[in-house]
Order: sequence, then C-alpha cells, then structure tokens
Amino acid sequence: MKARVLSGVQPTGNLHIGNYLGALKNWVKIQHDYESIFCIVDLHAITVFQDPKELRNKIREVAALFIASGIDPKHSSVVVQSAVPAHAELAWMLTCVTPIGWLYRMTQFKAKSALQEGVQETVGDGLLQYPVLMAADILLYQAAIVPVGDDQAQHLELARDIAQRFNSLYGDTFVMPKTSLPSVGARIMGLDEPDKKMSKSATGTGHAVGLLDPIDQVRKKIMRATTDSNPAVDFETMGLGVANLLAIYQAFSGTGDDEMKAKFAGMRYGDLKKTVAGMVIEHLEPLQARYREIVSDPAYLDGILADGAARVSPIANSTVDLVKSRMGLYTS
Ligand code: AQP
Repeated sequence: MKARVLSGVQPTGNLHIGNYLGALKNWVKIQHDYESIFCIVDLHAITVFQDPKELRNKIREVAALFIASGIDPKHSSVVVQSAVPAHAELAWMLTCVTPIGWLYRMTQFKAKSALQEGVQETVGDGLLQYPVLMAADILLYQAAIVPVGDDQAQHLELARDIAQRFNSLYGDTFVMPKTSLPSVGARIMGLDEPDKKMSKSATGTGHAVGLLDPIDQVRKKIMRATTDSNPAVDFETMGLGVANLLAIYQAFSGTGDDEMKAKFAGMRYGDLKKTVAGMVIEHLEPLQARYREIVSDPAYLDGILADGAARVSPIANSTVDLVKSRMGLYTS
C-alpha cells in the first residue's frame, strides 16, 4: 500500500505564486507516488471572519485551481474539509490533549491575533485552535508526508507533538507525519517587500502575483519588484528582492544552481525582470486557460468534490472510531 500524502489551502484571498511554488507544484510532482488527499480547508478559513457568499465562491475557485495546476482528480482526492465532519470531530478530541501553552507559542497565532486586536473585542478561539485542526486534518488520514511551504513547518512540528502526546497517553494510534518542503520556493517573498513572506492577506497592489491575475498585470508587478542599489545581478552581494526574483525563476523552471549562475550573473535588473516575467507567464497562461475550462462546467467540479469526500470519508471515520475507542468514548 502506498503511503498517504495530505495537504491543504485555505479558500481565502487570491492564491498567489507563493502558494503555487511552496505547495501546489510540489503536490503535483509527488501525487502519483502516494495516495494523495488535497483539501480546501474552509474550516480553517473561518478562524477569521469571512463573507459567506465570498467564501462559497472561493471554495470552488481554489478547487478549480488545484485541478488547473495539475492535480489529477482521478488519482488524488480533492476534498472540501467541511464536507467530512470527522475533521472537526477529531479536532475536538485532539484539543483535549493539547496544552494551551503550545498554542500560544505559534508564530502565526501571534501575528494574526495582533492584526485582529481593535477590530474584534477578543481574538476568536478558532485562531488559537487552528494548529490543532491542522493536526486533525493530517492525523485523520494517518498521512505520512505533508508537503507545505516553510511558514507551515512550525504547525507540522506541533502536529507531531500532538500525535506523540496522544500515542503516549492512549497507546500507538497515529502515524508520525513528515514535512516535505520544496528545495526552492519554500518561502517566496513579497515583490514589494522582499523581507516579508508573499501573503494572500497583504494589501499592497504590487505585493503578490495572483495565479489568476491578468497577464499584463503579472508583467507589470514583476517589472516593478523591489531590487537593490546594484545595477546587475551579483550572486555574492545581491539583496533579498533579487534573490527572490531568482528563486521564483528557479522554482518555476527547475534550473540547477550552476546554470542559474551562468545565466544570470551580471544580468542587468531590467533584463532579469523581463526574463522572470516571461517564465512566470509561460506557466500561468496555460494554468489560467485550464481554469476557465474547469469553471465553465460547474457539474464537473461538483462531481470531483463529491467523489473526493466519498473516497476519504471511510478512512476518516475509521480513525475517529479508533480514537474514540482509545479514549473510552461511546462507540456503537
Ligand atoms: N509565500 C509563500 N511561499 C511559499 N509557500 C507559501 N505558502 C503560503 N505562502 C507561501 C504555502 O501555501 C500553502 C497554502 O497556504 P494557506 O492557504 O494555508 O495559507 P497561508 O500560509 O496563510 O497563505 P498566505 O498566502 O500566507 O495567507 P495569509 O494571508 O492568511 O497569511 C501552505 O502550504 C503554505 O505553506
């Protein structure tokens, strides 16, 4: 039996090339080597307020983007998290074995709760519990491999800690999941602020290249990317902005380190940006064409999501049954 892979994306904001290079591209590459499950994690999305109509649309958009990026729905299960109630059920059981101090230490909780202060009277508990739900997503399917971008590595570490704690309290129950980070592109930085991770929720217009951005906008954003005071690429002294543009090119093209140096050393920044834009557009154009095809047939997407939920539910339910019986909860 093949080992299981699980990962997910929140249906919030506009998916960008950071999400693609850090997660989706890696999923596509490894999907056939494993039994693969890819989730649209809508229960994670509601840890901060979402407009219900927009959330409904985003769930479909993200599912279509998975397929347009190359996820093969005949092989891989594409699942909306809330369509499988076992995610929330297991999350509660894991909440009960997770020390609260572990959750307060999470970098993402600290950053996101700081953003909410003053907007909400109190920060929602869901934001604190987010990593427990993520642990439940993974442990529910006994996933061995979790391909994510570098920003999720801390949450993965916590998922392992939770699994270990559960196993030591109640006996061996969960497979210990491993993080799989892409060798290049694990942390794509904002084009306007290359010291910050490219993020869906950032507001700057030149910050992120969206997977569905019009092609002329993609070019403009890359041409305006922040670089540094050097005139041309110098691998020894380059700043974060130039390193980020090179990482984007390398992650899209799969070019090796030596070839990157031979191609880009001494290249003027204008030419560097044109070359990077060309490479990004070469990948986004077919992806966008495929996306338009998919969304033009709503029944096709509905079928994929129904199939996905039906395929994974028995696995999820059997883990919940096992956990219930380990914990002494009622099972019929
Ligand atoms: N900048 C990034 N570089 C590489 N990988 C990234 N990922 C996110 N940003 C980058 C990876 O994309 C996957 C899905 O992310 P998510 O939807 O769970 O949410 P996120 O990490 O919160 O995405 P954003 O864009 O950063 O959103 P906000 O604005 O909420 O902070 C994950 O595997 C993630 O590692």
